[in-house]
Amino acid sequence: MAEEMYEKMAELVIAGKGDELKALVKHALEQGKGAKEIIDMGLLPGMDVVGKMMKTGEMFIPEVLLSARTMQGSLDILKPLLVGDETSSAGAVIIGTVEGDLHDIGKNLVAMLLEGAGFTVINLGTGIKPEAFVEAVKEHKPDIVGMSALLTTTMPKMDETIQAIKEAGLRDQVKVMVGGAPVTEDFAEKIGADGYGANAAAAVEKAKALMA
Ligand code: B1M
Repeated sequence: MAEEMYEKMAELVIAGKGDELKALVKHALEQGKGAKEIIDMGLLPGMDVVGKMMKTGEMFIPEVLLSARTMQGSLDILKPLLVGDETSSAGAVIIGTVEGDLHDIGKNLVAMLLEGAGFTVINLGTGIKPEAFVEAVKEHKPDIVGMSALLTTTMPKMDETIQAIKEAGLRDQVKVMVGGAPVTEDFAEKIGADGYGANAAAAVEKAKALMA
Protein backbone atom coordinates (compact mmCIF):
# COMPACT_ATOMS: atom_id res chain seq x y z
CA MET A 1 0.00 0.00 0.00
CA ALA A 2 1.43 3.34 -1.07
CA GLU A 3 -0.03 5.09 1.98
CA GLU A 4 1.81 2.76 4.38
CA MET A 5 5.02 3.15 2.42
CA TYR A 6 4.83 6.93 2.68
CA GLU A 7 4.05 6.72 6.40
CA LYS A 8 7.12 4.53 6.81
CA MET A 9 9.23 7.09 4.93
CA ALA A 10 8.05 9.84 7.27
CA GLU A 11 8.90 7.62 10.27
CA LEU A 12 12.40 7.04 8.90
CA VAL A 13 12.95 10.79 8.44
CA ILE A 14 11.88 11.34 12.05
CA ALA A 15 14.08 8.48 13.30
CA GLY A 16 17.02 9.66 11.16
CA LYS A 17 17.51 6.26 9.51
CA GLY A 18 19.18 7.35 6.28
CA ASP A 19 20.13 3.99 4.79
CA GLU A 20 16.68 2.49 5.37
CA LEU A 21 15.05 5.58 3.91
CA LYS A 22 17.25 5.49 0.81
CA ALA A 23 16.36 1.82 0.29
CA LEU A 24 12.65 2.56 0.60
CA VAL A 25 12.89 5.56 -1.75
CA LYS A 26 14.67 3.38 -4.34
CA HIS A 27 11.98 0.73 -3.90
CA ALA A 28 9.25 3.35 -4.44
CA LEU A 29 10.97 4.54 -7.63
CA GLU A 30 11.17 0.93 -8.87
CA GLN A 31 7.44 0.70 -8.27
CA GLY A 32 6.98 3.65 -10.59
CA LYS A 33 6.35 6.34 -7.99
CA GLY A 34 7.33 9.86 -9.03
CA ALA A 35 10.07 11.86 -7.31
CA LYS A 36 7.74 14.76 -6.49
CA GLU A 37 5.13 12.43 -4.99
CA ILE A 38 7.79 10.76 -2.82
CA ILE A 39 8.93 14.17 -1.53
CA ASP A 40 5.43 15.53 -0.93
CA MET A 41 3.87 12.38 0.54
CA GLY A 42 6.81 10.77 2.34
CA LEU A 43 9.70 13.13 3.12
CA LEU A 44 8.04 16.49 3.83
CA PRO A 45 5.39 15.10 6.24
CA GLY A 46 8.24 13.52 8.22
CA MET A 47 10.10 16.83 8.43
CA ASP A 48 6.84 18.54 9.49
CA VAL A 49 6.66 16.26 12.51
CA VAL A 50 10.34 16.91 13.26
CA GLY A 51 9.59 20.66 13.32
CA LYS A 52 6.70 20.16 15.73
CA MET A 53 8.74 17.89 18.02
CA MET A 54 11.59 20.42 17.97
CA LYS A 55 9.21 23.14 19.07
CA THR A 56 7.78 21.12 21.95
CA GLY A 57 11.22 20.01 23.09
CA GLU A 58 10.62 16.36 22.23
CA MET A 59 13.54 16.43 19.79
CA PHE A 60 16.92 18.08 20.28
CA ILE A 61 19.28 19.68 17.74
CA PRO A 62 21.50 16.61 17.11
CA GLU A 63 18.41 14.52 16.35
CA VAL A 64 16.94 17.23 14.12
CA LEU A 65 20.25 17.45 12.29
CA LEU A 66 20.23 13.69 11.76
CA SER A 67 16.69 13.93 10.33
CA ALA A 68 17.81 16.76 8.06
CA ARG A 69 20.79 14.71 6.79
CA THR A 70 18.52 11.72 6.32
CA MET A 71 16.13 13.74 4.20
CA GLN A 72 18.95 15.36 2.21
CA GLY A 73 20.45 11.93 1.46
CA SER A 74 17.23 10.82 -0.18
CA LEU A 75 16.75 14.16 -1.95
CA ASP A 76 20.17 13.56 -3.53
CA ILE A 77 18.81 10.32 -5.02
CA LEU A 78 15.71 12.10 -6.31
CA LYS A 79 17.49 15.18 -7.68
CA PRO A 80 18.43 13.74 -11.11
CA LEU A 81 14.79 12.83 -11.62
CA LEU A 82 13.62 16.35 -10.85
CA VAL A 83 16.13 17.96 -13.16
CA GLY A 84 14.90 18.32 -16.72
CA ASP A 85 16.89 18.05 -19.91
CA GLU A 86 16.01 21.40 -21.45
CA THR A 87 18.81 22.57 -23.71
CA SER A 88 18.12 26.29 -23.44
CA SER A 89 17.98 27.98 -20.05
CA ALA A 90 14.71 29.43 -18.82
CA GLY A 91 16.80 32.05 -17.00
CA ALA A 92 19.60 32.27 -14.45
CA VAL A 93 18.96 32.30 -10.71
CA ILE A 94 21.36 32.80 -7.85
CA ILE A 95 19.95 31.42 -4.64
CA GLY A 96 21.15 31.38 -1.05
CA THR A 97 20.11 31.27 2.57
CA VAL A 98 20.62 34.66 4.20
CA GLU A 99 23.31 35.62 6.70
CA GLY A 100 22.98 34.01 10.14
CA ASP A 101 20.79 31.20 8.85
CA LEU A 102 22.02 27.72 7.98
CA HIS A 103 18.76 26.00 7.07
CA ASP A 104 19.15 24.73 3.53
CA ILE A 105 16.81 21.82 2.80
CA GLY A 106 13.98 24.00 1.48
CA LYS A 107 16.36 26.27 -0.42
CA ASN A 108 17.98 23.23 -2.05
CA LEU A 109 14.57 21.84 -2.97
CA VAL A 110 13.66 25.14 -4.63
CA ALA A 111 17.01 25.05 -6.47
CA MET A 112 16.36 21.48 -7.66
CA LEU A 113 12.88 22.26 -8.97
CA LEU A 114 14.13 25.41 -10.68
CA GLU A 115 16.79 23.32 -12.44
CA GLY A 116 14.06 20.85 -13.31
CA ALA A 117 12.13 23.69 -14.93
CA GLY A 118 15.14 24.60 -17.07
CA PHE A 119 16.68 27.43 -15.03
CA THR A 120 20.43 27.70 -14.60
CA VAL A 121 20.90 27.79 -10.84
CA ILE A 122 23.92 29.07 -8.94
CA ASN A 123 23.47 27.85 -5.39
CA LEU A 124 25.51 30.08 -3.07
CA GLY A 125 24.86 27.98 0.04
CA THR A 126 23.94 29.21 3.50
CA GLY A 127 24.80 32.20 5.69
CA ILE A 128 25.15 34.50 2.69
CA LYS A 129 25.90 38.10 3.61
CA PRO A 130 24.21 40.96 1.70
CA GLU A 131 27.55 41.95 0.16
CA ALA A 132 28.15 38.37 -1.00
CA PHE A 133 24.78 38.41 -2.80
CA VAL A 134 25.84 41.70 -4.41
CA GLU A 135 29.19 40.22 -5.52
CA ALA A 136 27.38 37.18 -6.95
CA VAL A 137 25.03 39.44 -8.92
CA LYS A 138 28.04 41.27 -10.38
CA GLU A 139 29.81 38.02 -11.20
CA HIS A 140 26.98 35.90 -12.57
CA LYS A 141 24.56 38.56 -13.88
CA PRO A 142 21.50 36.44 -13.02
CA ASP A 143 17.92 37.25 -13.97
CA ILE A 144 16.70 36.42 -10.47
CA VAL A 145 18.15 36.57 -6.96
CA GLY A 146 16.48 34.08 -4.61
CA MET A 147 16.75 34.33 -0.84
CA SER A 148 15.64 31.83 1.77
CA ALA A 149 15.21 32.40 5.52
CA LEU A 150 13.86 29.99 8.12
CA LEU A 151 14.30 32.10 11.23
CA THR A 152 12.27 35.15 12.17
CA THR A 153 15.56 36.66 13.36
CA THR A 154 17.19 36.35 9.92
CA MET A 155 14.25 37.60 7.83
CA PRO A 156 15.48 41.25 8.11
CA LYS A 157 18.61 40.17 6.21
CA MET A 158 16.42 39.87 3.12
CA ASP A 159 15.53 43.54 3.41
CA GLU A 160 19.21 44.43 4.00
CA THR A 161 20.23 42.43 0.95
CA ILE A 162 17.71 44.20 -1.26
CA GLN A 163 19.02 47.53 0.05
CA ALA A 164 22.61 46.44 -0.67
CA ILE A 165 21.65 45.45 -4.23
CA LYS A 166 19.99 48.87 -4.63
CA GLU A 167 23.02 50.70 -3.26
CA ALA A 168 25.24 48.83 -5.71
CA GLY A 169 23.05 50.19 -8.52
CA LEU A 170 22.00 46.69 -9.58
CA ARG A 171 18.36 46.59 -8.47
CA ASP A 172 16.90 47.25 -11.93
CA GLN A 173 18.99 44.44 -13.42
CA VAL A 174 17.55 41.61 -11.29
CA LYS A 175 14.25 40.38 -9.93
CA VAL A 176 14.27 39.36 -6.28
CA MET A 177 12.35 36.39 -4.95
CA VAL A 178 12.04 35.35 -1.30
CA GLY A 179 10.72 32.38 0.65
CA GLY A 180 11.11 30.18 3.71
CA ALA A 181 8.71 29.02 6.42
CA PRO A 182 8.27 32.35 8.29
CA VAL A 183 8.23 34.50 5.14
CA THR A 184 4.86 35.72 3.87
CA GLU A 185 3.58 37.44 0.77
CA ASP A 186 2.96 40.57 2.88
CA PHE A 187 6.54 40.57 4.13
CA ALA A 188 7.84 40.10 0.59
CA GLU A 189 5.82 43.11 -0.55
CA LYS A 190 6.90 45.19 2.41
CA ILE A 191 10.60 44.72 1.69
CA GLY A 192 10.10 45.37 -2.02
CA ALA A 193 10.78 41.86 -3.32
CA ASP A 194 9.34 41.04 -6.74
CA GLY A 195 8.09 37.61 -5.80
CA TYR A 196 7.38 35.13 -3.03
CA GLY A 197 6.93 31.37 -3.07
CA ALA A 198 5.15 29.52 -0.28
CA ASN A 199 6.73 26.26 -1.41
CA ALA A 200 9.14 24.98 -4.04
CA ALA A 201 6.50 24.46 -6.73
CA ALA A 202 5.06 27.95 -6.16
CA ALA A 203 8.60 29.35 -6.31
CA VAL A 204 9.10 27.84 -9.76
CA GLU A 205 5.78 29.26 -10.98
CA LYS A 206 6.75 32.68 -9.64
CA ALA A 207 10.21 32.50 -11.25
CA LYS A 208 8.62 31.67 -14.60
CA ALA A 209 6.19 34.57 -14.19
CA LEU A 210 9.07 36.92 -13.38
CA MET A 211 10.80 35.89 -16.62
CA ALA A 212 7.69 36.44 -18.77
CO1 B1M B 1 15.86 24.88 12.82
N1 B1M B 1 14.33 26.00 13.30
N2 B1M B 1 16.99 25.87 14.07
N3 B1M B 1 17.19 23.54 12.39
N4 B1M B 1 14.49 23.89 11.96
C1 B1M B 1 13.10 25.82 12.56
C2 B1M B 1 13.05 26.75 11.34
C3 B1M B 1 12.00 26.16 13.66
C4 B1M B 1 10.66 26.69 13.07
C5 B1M B 1 11.79 24.92 14.57
C6 B1M B 1 10.76 25.12 15.64
O1 B1M B 1 11.05 25.73 16.65
N5 B1M B 1 9.56 24.63 15.43
C7 B1M B 1 12.76 27.25 14.52
C8 B1M B 1 12.60 28.70 14.05
C9 B1M B 1 11.73 29.53 14.96
C10 B1M B 1 11.58 30.91 14.44
O2 B1M B 1 12.49 31.57 14.02
N6 B1M B 1 10.35 31.37 14.46
C11 B1M B 1 14.20 26.76 14.38
C12 B1M B 1 15.24 27.12 15.28
C13 B1M B 1 14.82 27.92 16.49
C14 B1M B 1 16.59 26.73 15.07
C15 B1M B 1 17.80 27.08 15.95
C16 B1M B 1 17.87 28.54 16.42
C17 B1M B 1 17.80 26.08 17.12
C18 B1M B 1 18.88 26.29 18.15
O3 B1M B 1 20.04 26.26 17.85
N7 B1M B 1 18.44 26.55 19.35
C19 B1M B 1 18.98 26.73 15.00
C20 B1M B 1 19.40 27.92 14.14
C21 B1M B 1 20.64 27.65 13.33
C22 B1M B 1 20.89 28.73 12.32
O4 B1M B 1 20.32 28.72 11.24
N8 B1M B 1 21.71 29.70 12.65
C23 B1M B 1 18.35 25.68 14.14
C24 B1M B 1 19.06 24.62 13.59
C25 B1M B 1 18.50 23.61 12.81
C26 B1M B 1 19.29 22.39 12.32
C27 B1M B 1 20.74 22.70 11.93
C28 B1M B 1 19.28 21.36 13.40
C29 B1M B 1 18.38 21.89 11.13
C30 B1M B 1 18.74 22.49 9.75
C31 B1M B 1 19.56 21.55 8.89
C32 B1M B 1 19.62 22.03 7.45
O5 B1M B 1 18.78 22.76 6.93
N9 B1M B 1 20.67 21.58 6.79
C33 B1M B 1 17.02 22.49 11.52
C34 B1M B 1 15.78 22.06 10.99
C35 B1M B 1 15.82 20.82 10.12
C36 B1M B 1 14.56 22.74 11.25
C37 B1M B 1 13.12 22.34 10.88
C38 B1M B 1 12.73 21.20 11.80
C39 B1M B 1 12.86 21.89 9.45
C40 B1M B 1 13.27 22.87 8.35
C41 B1M B 1 13.16 22.19 7.02
O6 B1M B 1 14.15 21.75 6.47
N10 B1M B 1 11.91 22.01 6.52
C42 B1M B 1 12.33 23.70 11.14
C43 B1M B 1 10.88 23.49 11.52
C44 B1M B 1 9.93 23.78 10.36
O7 B1M B 1 10.21 24.56 9.48
N11 B1M B 1 8.78 23.16 10.41
C45 B1M B 1 13.25 24.44 12.00
C46 B1M B 1 11.62 21.30 5.29
C47 B1M B 1 11.80 22.25 4.10
C48 B1M B 1 11.50 21.52 2.81
O8 B1M B 1 10.85 23.30 4.27
O9 B1M B 1 12.64 25.03 4.65
O10 B1M B 1 10.19 25.64 4.90
P1 B1M B 1 11.25 24.85 4.23
O11 B1M B 1 11.23 25.21 2.68
C49 B1M B 1 10.04 25.22 1.91
C50 B1M B 1 9.34 26.58 1.86
O12 B1M B 1 9.57 27.38 3.00
C51 B1M B 1 9.80 27.17 0.59
O13 B1M B 1 9.96 26.05 -0.26
C52 B1M B 1 10.50 24.97 0.49
C53 B1M B 1 10.03 23.68 -0.12
O14 B1M B 1 8.64 23.57 -0.16
N12 B1M B 1 11.04 27.95 0.51
C54 B1M B 1 11.19 28.89 -0.49
C55 B1M B 1 12.18 27.89 1.20
N13 B1M B 1 13.07 28.76 0.72
C56 B1M B 1 12.50 29.38 -0.33
C57 B1M B 1 12.99 30.36 -1.20
C58 B1M B 1 12.13 30.82 -2.22
C59 B1M B 1 10.83 30.34 -2.33
C60 B1M B 1 10.36 29.36 -1.48
O15 B1M B 1 12.49 31.76 -3.10
C61 B1M B 1 13.85 32.08 -3.25
